[in-house]
Amino acid sequence: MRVVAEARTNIALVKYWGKRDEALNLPAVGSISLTLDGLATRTEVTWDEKASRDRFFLGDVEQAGRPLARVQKFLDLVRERGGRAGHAIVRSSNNFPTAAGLASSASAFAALAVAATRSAGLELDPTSLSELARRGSGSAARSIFGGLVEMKRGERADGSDAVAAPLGQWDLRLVVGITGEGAKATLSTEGMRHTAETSPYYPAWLEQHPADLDAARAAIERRDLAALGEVAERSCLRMHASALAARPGIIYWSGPTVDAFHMIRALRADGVGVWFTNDAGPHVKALCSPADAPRVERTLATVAGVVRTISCAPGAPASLIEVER
Ligand code: 2P0
Repeated sequence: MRVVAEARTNIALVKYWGKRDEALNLPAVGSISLTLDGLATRTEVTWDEKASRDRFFLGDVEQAGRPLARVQKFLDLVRERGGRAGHAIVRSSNNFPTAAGLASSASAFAALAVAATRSAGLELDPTSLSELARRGSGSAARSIFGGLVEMKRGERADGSDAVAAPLGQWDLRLVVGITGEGAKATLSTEGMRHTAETSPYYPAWLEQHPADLDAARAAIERRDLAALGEVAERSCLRMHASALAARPGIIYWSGPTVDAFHMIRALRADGVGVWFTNDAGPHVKALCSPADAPRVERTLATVAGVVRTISCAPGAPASLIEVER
């Protein structure tokens, strides 16, 4: 069976940073994110009982090495769940530049979870898909759902409660400022491990995190953008503070990243409801209302080093696009 699925990327407003179990990819903390419209991965999976190995194409380019190994490991999980015993051909494409370093593993593993299970003849509910997607990448568990999403840290050793769930729809905007295509940053997985092992601020990060999750959940319930924005900025800065204090410190920001933070705060001082967040790379994301998004986008574009802006509305859940027997 040939199946095509699509999933959108997401940006965390309350960050995930650190793992409680590396083998099962269990997060040390929960997280809250917004799935974004417009930044999507489309993935086609076809199982072939006669093939001798899995193959993975990104765009038109066949992948080898680490990207292929990650996909093969994920397909092993589908095979373990009783899906087809053969091998798969996976063809994936992003509608945004992969090299730009936007969170592509979230949309990639969410789309792969949906396409690979269905084409193997398995019918998983969204919660089970979220648990499976998490094994590929922690943030992918969130991209199974649309709009605002909460990923649970979970308590169980087997990870069955480390899954995401939707928190509802709220028409927000995240304006992404792409700050050039600089050198490849420390990968998230390595950055998290290094922070947990060497940063004296990592225990403090873990300790204060549940309060940020509570505050964000309450802000979302009240549809209080200022309260949500404040938590988002704080959670971003606290995550980076823990990484900066590692030995050696991890600096994900470039000059334009910091300039954009100041620009966003200046805009806020001017009365615009806008708050920044940033992930394991130099790009900046600004949270605001739909009405303020054009002004935020125009202002962000004036920061020297911001080469492109993309204004994203909340995106839909991961979904099947084509099923062909
Ligand atoms: C997040 N990040 O909550 C955080 C904030 C980056 C910074 O989730 O190791 O690629 O594959 O589970 O999901 C990026 O980390 O990490 C991420 P793995 P992932 O969005």
